[in-house]
Amino acid sequence: MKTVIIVPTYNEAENLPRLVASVLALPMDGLGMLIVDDNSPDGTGQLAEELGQKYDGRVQVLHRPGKMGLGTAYIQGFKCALDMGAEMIGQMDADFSHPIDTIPLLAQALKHVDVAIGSRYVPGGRLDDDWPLWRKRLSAFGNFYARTILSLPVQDVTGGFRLWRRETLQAIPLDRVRSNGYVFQVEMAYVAHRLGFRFTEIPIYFAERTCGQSKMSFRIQVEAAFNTWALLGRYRDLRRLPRTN
Ligand SMILES: Nc1nc2c(ncn2[C@@H]2O[C@H](COP(=O)(O)OP(=O)(O)OP(=O)(O)O)[C@@H](O)[C@H]2O)c(=O)[nH]1
Ligand SMILES: [Mg+2]
Repeated sequence: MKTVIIVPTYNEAENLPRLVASVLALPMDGLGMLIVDDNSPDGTGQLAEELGQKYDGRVQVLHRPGKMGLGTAYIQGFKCALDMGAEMIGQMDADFSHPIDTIPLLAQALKHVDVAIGSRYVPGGRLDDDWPLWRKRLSAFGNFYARTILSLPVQDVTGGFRLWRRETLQAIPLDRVRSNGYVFQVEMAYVAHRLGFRFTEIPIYFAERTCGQSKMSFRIQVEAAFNTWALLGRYRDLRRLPRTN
């Protein structure tokens, strides 16, 4: 498979079949998916297996024994997608927050950069219209906070809709990436930036989930604020890689 979209799942049985059908219907050659399920009590893992059969191997599944967090799910997924030989590796939520028809645009953009980001914070990008103002402000502040502390040239540093070049993920020391919540997205962007990789951002409309349960909490957000500072020290040794293209 040329492109593998990784989707971590925890209790997404209501969303997964429709999501997989929509992604696999995209007009892209060699497109597949990798579901990383954490033994969801609602049977998402079993459902993913069935989708694997239905779509004739275009859907692969990693089963983990219990809920271990988004970050480790992606790290395991990245390694697996690299082993599968994928040239482009995507990350996306299962809850339809990320517009599926943007995936081909991200793939197009990846011809010129190392990481393509589906972004809520570039012109044309937007948060769900139904979000209350305080929630929009909080999200915008979180982004501003992280990108300012880390001097990141990315507007949407906390979003989870991205497409990576194989070479980019290969160069990132995945075993050092430790954040598991929101900071995971920030940490990946920060490490990529420290290594000198280039980003582009494609505007998206971020829609709130309509099915299934949210796993967000206030605790997660406070943790994220503190953990962002830790990144500054953790990667001091990383140096810009020489460019090959
Ligand atoms: N494998 C795995 N997936 C997870 C875990 N936590 C969340 N996910 C998945 O990661 C994606 C993002 O999680 P969400 O719950 O949508 O997080 P969010 O977008 O911040 O919050 P809401 O949309 O409000 O729920 C979804 O596909 C979840 O099912 C986890 O511990 N393990
Ligand atoms: Mg969500």
